Amino acid sequence: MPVETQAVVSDPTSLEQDRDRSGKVTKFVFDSALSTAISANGQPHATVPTPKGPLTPHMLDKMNRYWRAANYLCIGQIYLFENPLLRKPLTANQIKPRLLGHWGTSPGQNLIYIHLNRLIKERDANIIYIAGPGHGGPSLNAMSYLEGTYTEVHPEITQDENGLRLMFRKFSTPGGVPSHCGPHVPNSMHEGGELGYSLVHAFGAAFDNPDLIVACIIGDGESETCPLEGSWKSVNFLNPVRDGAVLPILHLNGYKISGPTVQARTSDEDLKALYIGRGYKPCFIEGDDPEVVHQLLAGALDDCYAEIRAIQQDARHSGFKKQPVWPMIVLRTPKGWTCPKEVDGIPIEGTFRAHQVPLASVRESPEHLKILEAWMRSYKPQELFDGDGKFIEELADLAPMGNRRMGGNPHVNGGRLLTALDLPEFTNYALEIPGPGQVVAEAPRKLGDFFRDIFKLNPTNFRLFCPDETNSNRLNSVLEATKRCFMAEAVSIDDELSPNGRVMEVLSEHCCQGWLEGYLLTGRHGLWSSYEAFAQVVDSMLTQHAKWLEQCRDFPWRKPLASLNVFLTSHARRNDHNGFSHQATGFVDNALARRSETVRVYYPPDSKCLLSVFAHCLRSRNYVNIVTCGKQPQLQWLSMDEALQHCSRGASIWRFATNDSGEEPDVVLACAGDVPTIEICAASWLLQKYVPGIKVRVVNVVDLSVLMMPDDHPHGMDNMSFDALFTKDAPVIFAFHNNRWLIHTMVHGRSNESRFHVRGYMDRGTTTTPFDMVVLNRMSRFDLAIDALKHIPRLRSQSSDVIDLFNRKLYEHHGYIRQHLEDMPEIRDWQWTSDFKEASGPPPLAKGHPRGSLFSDS
Ligand SMILES: Cc1ncc(C[n+]2csc(CCOP(=O)(O)OP(=O)(O)O)c2C)c(N)n1
Ligand SMILES: [Mg+2]
Repeated sequence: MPVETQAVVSDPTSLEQDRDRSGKVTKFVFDSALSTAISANGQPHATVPTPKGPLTPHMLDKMNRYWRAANYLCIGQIYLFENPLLRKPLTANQIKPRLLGHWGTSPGQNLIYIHLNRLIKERDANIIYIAGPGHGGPSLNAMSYLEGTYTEVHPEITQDENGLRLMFRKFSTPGGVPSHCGPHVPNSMHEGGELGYSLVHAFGAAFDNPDLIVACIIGDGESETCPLEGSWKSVNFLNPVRDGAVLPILHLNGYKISGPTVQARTSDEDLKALYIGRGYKPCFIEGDDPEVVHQLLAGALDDCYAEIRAIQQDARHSGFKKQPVWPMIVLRTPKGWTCPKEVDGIPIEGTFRAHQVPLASVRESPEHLKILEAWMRSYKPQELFDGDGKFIEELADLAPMGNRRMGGNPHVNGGRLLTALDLPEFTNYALEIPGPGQVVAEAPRKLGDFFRDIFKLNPTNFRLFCPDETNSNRLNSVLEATKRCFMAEAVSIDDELSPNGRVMEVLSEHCCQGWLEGYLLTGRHGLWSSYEAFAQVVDSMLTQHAKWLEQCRDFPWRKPLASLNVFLTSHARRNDHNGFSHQATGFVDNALARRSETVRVYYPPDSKCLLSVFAHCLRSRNYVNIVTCGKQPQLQWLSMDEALQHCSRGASIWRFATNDSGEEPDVVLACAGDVPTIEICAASWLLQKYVPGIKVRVVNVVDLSVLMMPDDHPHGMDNMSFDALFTKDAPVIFAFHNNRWLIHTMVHGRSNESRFHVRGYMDRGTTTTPFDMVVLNRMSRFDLAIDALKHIPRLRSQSSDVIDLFNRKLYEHHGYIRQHLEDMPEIRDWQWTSDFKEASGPPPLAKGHPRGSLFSDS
């Protein structure tokens, strides 16, 4: 027996609303396509008073019809693969077999977009749109189609019936376009699939873009995420003199996927207090009558625009005085607005059931098919598209022109605006050293000097983001060129704060990553620096950004962006002072799971390599570069020329630590990472000292991807080059900063791969001494040397005593640190010497290196 189906689609006499305890509308029943208050010719209905607002009845009617067209296109994308304009009766075989897409958010987003178009057009405003609920892909597709930008980048989607048919067919289908606001749609710079990042992206886009207004639509479900909750403070970092504005539009459609949202069930009074407390002036709009909401929204946008421009003019004319109170909008409209009120007696419009596909079984149920057809026809497509299927000129005219269209605005395709950084010559920042492994220095210091001068040369398009660690990460020379950005009150004891600062210190990895993404996506440059362990907080964000970059490759009209650079300087291996919580290496593991064309991983072993790597990263495009190099005083190894050669090759033999005279060595000692480099060089030193006749080769890897096959990565080494470094069959003892499986995976398929014995990070740690960290993870120089000896049969007779000695050293270390609370002098003070006699006294500081911070522990 078929279930009796009932739909209330357009009966003006059945208008009714239920209100819950807090006075919110919980049930909406009204005409689906047009408010009953507006007649077909746009004149107000005689019996309903016209609400007040800035729109003339004629304009309101046109905007409402534009909205009908957009809503119609959203439904068409979700359901149809034939008969796009319903020129014939709708049949089940014209319905897509899999109904994918989200209706619920779309009518609200369409409405906002249309109103922003009016603002842009009337004020010649420079506005872009960020769809927090990025599952509203149908909406952004529809809006860019109607404004013409979709057809410009996808010429096959023509402005006629066939174009509409193709657009519908391609939505969420194989070989077509995805369901979210991905890079395929020209009015998006924010995919919004993983909810929570709209507001940080919006602020990142607004920084240093004084003319730009970023309208940020935030879902009420999205606003429950921690990153979104934590993003509101971005306003404390937005300077009205030099930055653009963000206009948050909180879209309270009441529901997420299947439940109510916290903010929708919070009274306006409490929301007002919340947002005032966050530094905003909220403007509330609520309604289910399109005519009323059109007027309210138009009025609110006019007011917000005027307030934004007044704040900016005042600050730009009289200088920054204090953090302004920026406007925002809270918009309460029904979820899935204009869809059937009820189906099978179950309420749909204005409920969570409208979230995705309100009628899911239209192919199977003739009754549901009828409801769908009635629903779609209620928008009167024949009035909106002409005989050829082209959007009628009268309505198309409402959209802005050229680059003012939100899909044509170059900020959404930031590569169009990108100019190369003016980079100082990085070799001028070289740290003077007398020879390899003889002096210690904090590698990031010189990088900080390099960044300082980049700030000076690029005063409007380069920023450093950091969770409060610029000093701690030894990058503080940048504060000679700029300050820490801060708009809230400053007091006299504050250090280097200024509203004009370009160092963005906020204790939120989400904000750092998200602001930087927004900044880069709109055509600028930068990096963020983090503790290695806590970068993992944004693993998923990084993955999403990498996915965006990867997908952009399919669309040549998306111009290349500056790479996203992450600097991990307070790394796991040297967080001996902070303890286990600060010791984790998984950030790189996660990133490398992305396609290798996008992610590049560098482990510079010393200060000069770090400079060389960063100079490269800041020139690169469309990558995610992750650079790991510690901030603690470490031995320095290479001259500038050697560093240049080494970094351009990605991996090379370190001659000073090698004694194989170019012949086949007994063992290859390989390393990637600054601490592994020290331990491998020390292992080479121990072996040469205690095992006469042994032939060792030291290979350092700075660019991890060279280990891959050329087919797997453009930097990958061919087998000949690989064998020239690692030989074909000598055992390789590999000390790696990160977990050992990464190396095993990368060398898979190389000649005799079972000869690779990797010592990596085993997640063993605590608060202890630096050397104990490598001992706990079984990557100390003694472990490595023992490993090497175990794999050299030729030297077996000599080895056992030496292995005993090294094991005793490990035992001695264990007791010594418990008694003296620091590492043994022979470890602490070790430095490279080529006569293999033990060095005495601690290694001196490199020339010009600040002494105060040696062994400091933040
Ligand atoms: C971080 C994250 N968690 C969960 C989801 C799954 N999800 C997709 S849509 C959605 C509800 C979104 O609700 P809201 O932000 O209110 O959007 P709208 O009501 O406008 O559709 C959820 C939970 C997601 N996309 N991202
Ligand atoms: Mg919602």
